Amino acid sequence: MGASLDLVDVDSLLSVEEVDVRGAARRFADERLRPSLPEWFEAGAIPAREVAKELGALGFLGMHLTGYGCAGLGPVAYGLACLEIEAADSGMRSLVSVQGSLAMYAIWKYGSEEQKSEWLPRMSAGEAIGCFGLTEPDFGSNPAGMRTNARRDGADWILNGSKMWITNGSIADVAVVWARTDDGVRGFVVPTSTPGFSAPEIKQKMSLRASVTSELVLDDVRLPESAMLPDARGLSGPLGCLNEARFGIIFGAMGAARDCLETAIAYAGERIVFDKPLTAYQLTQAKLADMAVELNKGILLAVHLGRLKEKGTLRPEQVSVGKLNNVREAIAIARECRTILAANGISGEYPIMRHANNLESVLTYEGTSEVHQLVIGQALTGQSAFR
Ligand code: TGC
Ligand code: FAD
Repeated sequence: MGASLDLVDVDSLLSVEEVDVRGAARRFADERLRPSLPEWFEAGAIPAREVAKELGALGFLGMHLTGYGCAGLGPVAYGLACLEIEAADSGMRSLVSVQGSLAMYAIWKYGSEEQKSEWLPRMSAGEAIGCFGLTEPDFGSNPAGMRTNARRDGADWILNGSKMWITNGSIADVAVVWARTDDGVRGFVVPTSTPGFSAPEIKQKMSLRASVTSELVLDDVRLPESAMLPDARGLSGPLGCLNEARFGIIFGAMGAARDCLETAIAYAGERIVFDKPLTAYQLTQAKLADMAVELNKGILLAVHLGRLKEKGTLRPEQVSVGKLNNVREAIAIARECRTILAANGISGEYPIMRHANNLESVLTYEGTSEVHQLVIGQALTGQSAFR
């Protein structure tokens, strides 16, 4: 956080290494990403391969994983990198999350030695891009209902089905695909050049436009026995990956919020209404104060959950507390900042509307706010209200 917004001195909770990682991520976001984002967002197209290689060179892909060329940094350092990257754009943080916390993590956690050494070094360098296919057209919040299936044909596997809303799908070299088998849900490492695999891009998105989102179509995709992730059995496999990516979002969403608030404060200081700067009005200061309080609380929560993750005690419902609160508050902050800029608030000349639009996706993906309310509700009452 910029010094003036860090009201409760969150910085005092960070190590020198964490501050250094944050500084490197902020420089990359400010110098490399931020200047191009209005254009990428408007065009709905990003130079993903180029950006992935640059992120890889800086160690940001799979940065919380160990071995295979990964940086092996702690969860708070990873979270702070997500925060700074999402301060530029949620779509950029999505690229980092899906690569490192979903596709790479699945292979790192559940893969064979052969799968790890084939994919992880190239993925951490950004030379190979991964995607993670869990959601289907009819099964988003309830992946247990998935229809994509894998059946045996001799020693091979044959995959059929489709996945929907898959980040990086059309540009991926490898897809981690979750499918139903006679043995329950299993994960498969699918090179996207395999015959029968295609990934048409989803167009006309009004949110997360600086990110590629695709359908995955699997039409008799034949894979060798070795394509299955040996150590993931049942839904706990993909859900274990989601904990990782949701953790990054807890920090990331606060980056988008901070960028909106910094923009609004700077704008209000310059904007003269009724002969005085907008910052001089009590109504404006009340808005700014309330938003800064929520921003500080959200970042404190993120750092606290990061410390629990460091100790290895972070539970899924605690991740839900962070994801639910921080994305919800980030959207509220983006919308309030938009009111301060009024008409200019809807312009692409400022980042606020882009963040607000992006955050609508962030509210939905990695578990909708309702799903996280139900996870927390279950932890509070002992009763599952999903079904
Ligand atoms: P349930 O019966 O509760 O559990 C099934 C098994 O999974 C285990 N489990 C978990 N394990 C690890 N982490 C978690 N968070 C877990 N939650 C549950 C559970 O212990 C059980 O294990 P076992 O061994 O007994 O089999 O499952 P359910 O079918 O009732 O579903 C629970 C629910 C609704 C919470 C879950 O399905 C869910 O989280 N739904 C939301 C789906 C979701 O978030 N999809 C995200 C797709 S990826 C994405 O959006 C990427 S966007 C990326 C970007 O661009 O940044
Ligand atoms: P639905 O499940 O149909 O939900 C519709 C509404 O019903 C929501 O409000 C929901 O909260 C509510 N609801 C659902 N169940 C209950 C219940 N039990 N009680 C009360 N209310 C309920 N998925 C991937 O697998 N990989 C990706 O890389 C990926 N990237 C994405 C990128 C973008 C830009 C977007 C928008 C989505 C992405 N997703 C990805 C999909 C995302 O995870 C799903 O959209 C999300 O899980 C919700 O599923 P759904 O859209 O089918 O909504």
